Amino acid sequence: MKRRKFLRSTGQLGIGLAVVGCAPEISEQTDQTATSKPSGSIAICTWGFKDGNRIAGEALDAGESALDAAIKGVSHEEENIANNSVGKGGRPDREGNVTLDACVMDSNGNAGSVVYVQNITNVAALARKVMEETPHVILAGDGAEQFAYEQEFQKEELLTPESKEDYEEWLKESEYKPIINIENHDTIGMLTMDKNGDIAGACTTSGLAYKMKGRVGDSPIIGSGLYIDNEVGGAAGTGLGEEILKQVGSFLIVELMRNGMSPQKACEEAVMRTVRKAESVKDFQVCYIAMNKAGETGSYSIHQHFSRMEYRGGVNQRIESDYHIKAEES
Ligand code: SD4
Repeated sequence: MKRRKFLRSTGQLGIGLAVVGCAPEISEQTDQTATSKPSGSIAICTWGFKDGNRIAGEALDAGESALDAAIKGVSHEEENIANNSVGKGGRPDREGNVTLDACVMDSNGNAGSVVYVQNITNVAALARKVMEETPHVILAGDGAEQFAYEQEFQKEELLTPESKEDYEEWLKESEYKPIINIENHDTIGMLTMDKNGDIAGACTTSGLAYKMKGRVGDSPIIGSGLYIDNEVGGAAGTGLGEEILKQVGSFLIVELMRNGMSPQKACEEAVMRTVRKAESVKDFQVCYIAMNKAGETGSYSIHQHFSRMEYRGGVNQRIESDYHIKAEES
């Protein structure tokens, strides 16, 4: 059902943390400021999600739109149960429920988001449905799940035996550490540029492992986990959502790019806002990726070990990100 039809039919006319990591598996490159010319189709994503990024890149090469490609790419990772921070197989909250958050933005400035969703694997695609089939931007919890079934998404058990086992292990101590340190995250934020030079993006996560019931991070919040302005570029965040939320980090990066900063410098400035404001950044990680309209890209984090995948010109590679706290090198 299209958005207008939905409006008519509903009458709404007015209106202890787990440690996971993505191993580098493709050719590596280190850069401070990637400034290649746009190849027409570019996909970048947080961390080492090489398959999802390649799938998105190949979809762009085949002429798919930026939004279609981004959703295709992140959906692959949502379905991959080996990822413990995204989609099916994600770590549960402290009550044992896997709850997912996601958002998308298209090249026309439209946005869709779902928060605290249970039993649905492809929440980025669901966020797209919210954007395209309802008059709203965000649907939460039971309402989002019910909407998913109306849109013919399947009910699935998201807690895999492996995640359940880890959760039961965590329960023994039940130590509540609501921070995301330098090792324990894998949210996928993806930015895509299609052959027309249009930019879109998606961000999807199971969030903080063993989080408080009801906790929602930055990932599904437009402007924090993801922001796209097709006139300027896009940005996505990963790391401790609470800190990204406080800076509205992805929106900040896009605005900095609008005012002339390169994607790399804008990511650095956004990270430094957190560094300057937080009492200490020793125990948590904040990371960003960005791409501008010229196809230039960048990434930066507080601590080392952040990387992005980048697909352009048919090549998918992992790029180690520069970072703030150099003392960790020793
Ligand atoms: C959150 N930012 O829920 C997410 C977690 C994350 O990689 O990025 N994990 O706070």
